Amino acid sequence: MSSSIIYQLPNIPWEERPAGCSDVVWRYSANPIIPRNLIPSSNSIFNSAVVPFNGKFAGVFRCDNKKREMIIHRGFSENGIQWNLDPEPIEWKTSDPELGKFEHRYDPRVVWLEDRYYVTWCNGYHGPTIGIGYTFDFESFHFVENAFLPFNRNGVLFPRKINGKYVMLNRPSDNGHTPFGDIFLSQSPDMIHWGEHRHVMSTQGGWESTKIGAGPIPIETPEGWLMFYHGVLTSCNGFVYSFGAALLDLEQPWKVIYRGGPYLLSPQTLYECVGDVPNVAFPCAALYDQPTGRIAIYYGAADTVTGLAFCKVDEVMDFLKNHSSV
Ligand code: BMA
Repeated sequence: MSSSIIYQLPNIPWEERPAGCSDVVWRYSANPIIPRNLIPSSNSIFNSAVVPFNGKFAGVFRCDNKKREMIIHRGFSENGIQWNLDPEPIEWKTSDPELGKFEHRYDPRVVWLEDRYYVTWCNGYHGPTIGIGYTFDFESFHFVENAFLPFNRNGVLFPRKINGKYVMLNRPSDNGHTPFGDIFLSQSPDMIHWGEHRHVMSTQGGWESTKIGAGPIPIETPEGWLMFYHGVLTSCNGFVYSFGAALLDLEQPWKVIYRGGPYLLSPQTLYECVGDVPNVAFPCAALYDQPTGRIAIYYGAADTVTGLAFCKVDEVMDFLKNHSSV
């Protein structure tokens, strides 16, 4: 059963598919929307997450600084396209000094869940794990806990409890530039204790042959949870990050109903192919307007800048049904 939540966002950023383009997902013509140097300290701004906020938009942004430390900052936007970022990093409030030792913070996701915005990110605590925090107002930010022991990346919460539990997609890994990785799902009664782990899906050939990881917060549809995810191919010249989609069961979201065989977007433009890490398209957020079916996907490009892409939910569903590898 799908919930009765209506995901309405009439002011979603949007641009129609360009004439002559038949791709299911198309890029915004003015990409990248966030340049690498939007704030004075930044080396690069990418792999970032945005949400509707007070009739406008807010977000949490990965800003690697000029010391090449990986840090997250908050930002605000009137239209979801032009962004103002706080030049100061987010300060996470915690009463436990042990938890305040952040080695690094990167690849955030943000979700409105019940009464607040939860933020998850890859948090350095003796190796990468998933940090969980929340904010009510994007003014003060509170750290909750590390969800797992190291090593884990790509922690992505569902936007509501399922069967009375919080649910998070995640990707167990190692301490290096992980050459493997499947998507798993973990459940929690309280956002602190995570267990009842389930396998969701493994790598398969081609564009997703080396590792995969959940991207934006899954989108609820009557037929299942729409999950965009990145997949990595190891070429003779290094990793190539593309993204595709799958549909997960509404009640048992570790069950994959459809999985798109081809990718939906792969690094092909200059700003995706050239940067600090070439050939990366890494989605961390999607906005959704259910009445029109419009989806706006935010993705990091070449670990350097942030891009925006668009699609329509019905077309993605048709794509999944017609090209499913399940
Ligand atoms: C992954 C993460 C991402 C990054 C990608 C490509 O392991 O570190 O933040 O975009 O590698 O470098």
